[in-house]
Amino acid sequence: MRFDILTLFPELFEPFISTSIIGRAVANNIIEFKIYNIRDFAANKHKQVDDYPYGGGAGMVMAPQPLYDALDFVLSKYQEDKPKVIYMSPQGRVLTQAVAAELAGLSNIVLLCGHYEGIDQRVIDRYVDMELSIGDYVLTGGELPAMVFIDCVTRLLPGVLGSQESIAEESHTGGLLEYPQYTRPQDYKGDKVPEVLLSGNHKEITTWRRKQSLLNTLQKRPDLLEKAELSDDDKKLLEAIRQELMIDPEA
Ligand code: 21W
Repeated sequence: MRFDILTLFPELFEPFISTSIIGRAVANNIIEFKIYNIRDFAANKHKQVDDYPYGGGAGMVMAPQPLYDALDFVLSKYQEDKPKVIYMSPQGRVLTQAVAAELAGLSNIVLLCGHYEGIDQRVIDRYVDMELSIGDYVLTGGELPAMVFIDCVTRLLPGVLGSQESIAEESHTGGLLEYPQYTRPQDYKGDKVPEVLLSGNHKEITTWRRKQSLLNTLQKRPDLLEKAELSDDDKKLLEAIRQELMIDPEA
């Protein structure tokens, strides 16, 4: 997958694209980045990229000229297999795992990152295929959202995660939160690892983990239980948990 990123702050992306799993995906040619500084496309002698909003109001708006030219330049490099142009925007569709899975099927994505109070609407109307938000909170620009999106999509691409880090297991959780994890030592400053995990009884361990997942979800994200895929065994475990916690299902 190829990402063309348009930003006023290209330096923000350098450590991200060279580190850890993303860095490895680049080294293995699974993903590729081209990063463009929008300021390089400013035609005026001061390289100014923003201006006051027509109609008044606070803040500055990114002007159309550098963005039209930058997008024309990037898009002109594609003959077929046209990229999807995604504008990182607080007004966008909210990123979820399902949205990431859908977009992971694309081969070329242009990511437009705004800063200041946003970009001239004509850029959106002419070039943008999709607006994407990463959640309902206010940031200072689209760069961190772009990295969140890239991170989320990249780990879904074939060959990015090793078998140790596999995404197969998490897709089996059926929309529940995960179970608690432990590593050595068995006893750290008197804080102990649950006995069942040391037992070697894999059937018991699997049941314990599933029950912990259900308990975690019930206590931290009860909203997820509504949509979760629950087996008959899960429903029995959940009933047992409610008994133990003395939760009245009718309440
Ligand atoms: C913050 C841009 C506030 C615009 C009148 C009309 C990209 C983001 C961003 C930012 C405004 C994302 C205005 C979650 C985010 C982003 C910067 C408001 C003012 N006045 N996902 N418009 N949260 N944020 N514009 O903030 O660019 S994806």
